[in-house]
Amino acid sequence: MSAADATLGEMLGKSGFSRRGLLKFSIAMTASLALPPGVASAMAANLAQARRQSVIWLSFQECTGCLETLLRTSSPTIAALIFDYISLDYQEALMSAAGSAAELTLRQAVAANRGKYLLAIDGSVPVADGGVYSLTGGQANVSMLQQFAPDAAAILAIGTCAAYGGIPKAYPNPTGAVGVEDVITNKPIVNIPGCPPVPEVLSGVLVYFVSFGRLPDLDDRKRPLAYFGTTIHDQCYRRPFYDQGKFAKSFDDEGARQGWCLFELGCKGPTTHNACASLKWNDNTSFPIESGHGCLGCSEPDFWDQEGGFYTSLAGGKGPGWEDTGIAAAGGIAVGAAAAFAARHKTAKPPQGPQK
Ligand code: FSX
Repeated sequence: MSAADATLGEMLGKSGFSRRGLLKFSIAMTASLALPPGVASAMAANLAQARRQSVIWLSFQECTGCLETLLRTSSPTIAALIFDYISLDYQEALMSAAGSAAELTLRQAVAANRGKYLLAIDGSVPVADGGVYSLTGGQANVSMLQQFAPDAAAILAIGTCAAYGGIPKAYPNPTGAVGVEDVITNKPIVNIPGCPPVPEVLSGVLVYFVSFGRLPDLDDRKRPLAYFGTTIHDQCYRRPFYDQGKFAKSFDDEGARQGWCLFELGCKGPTTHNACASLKWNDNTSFPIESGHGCLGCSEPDFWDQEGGFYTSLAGGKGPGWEDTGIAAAGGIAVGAAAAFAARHKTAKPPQGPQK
């Protein structure tokens, strides 16, 4: 039996992976996906019967950080993702084929999985001047997206660039960079923002799709609710210091040494939706705030152009005493600062010059 014909259960069995092991894995994944515990047995049964999901991955205008992050995902490992759960049929940086052989691989993968493959996109889509600013094999990225999206079962927009345009879209956006959903409007799309995105979020979405044949529940920005339903601030271990009004005033003061809240140093945790504070990075080791730096808000649209830059407080850069402004009355930062932040984003004048 070829690998393509075998079920995942059969393949895992050959690798010495027991049914009990699959159930344990499913229990962990349902917890990660915020699904009821009872779903784990159904997930394990579905995974056992599933065949490898074809994924065709196209890289557009990006820095390859998103692929790097996937290569570091640990549950399941990239090896398991590629060999057990998905069939990564095309990914330029990981495949050995190049040139016309690579293009043939792409055409064959599409033909063999028409209507069934997941189209993974990382990087923004430059649309200015006919899309000439990013080409693969002489074809504009926007043209490739329009060519391969119709036959996909769904699209994964991986990283802030693919989701919202990201850094390439930063003012003055010379290439006309946009997100995938600005080009494709008639396909199921899941946005997995983050610059780069949290690898376990991608794993969770893939495992959910393989298990249930559809995308997980999404919010109004097409993000998986399980991972983007709360802000970094809501889950931050420094939150008790925020609630006590204890703020570091500089990166080297006594408050910083005590691990106090980084809000006044520009942390964007209160307005940033992502799973960094719960899943963390590098095998659950740490995340930026735990390393002593505020959140940059990299999983939100236009994060590079936020007025005031990375080191200005959401409360308007008022510094010590900002709490007297009333914005944070009764611990209402999530509402007050978010409103202030959103209001600043509505300013007609774009930020001038590069990010500080
Ligand atoms: Fe963008 Fe990803 Fe940031 Fe980089 O593919 S989300 S610049 S980590 O590489 O697209």
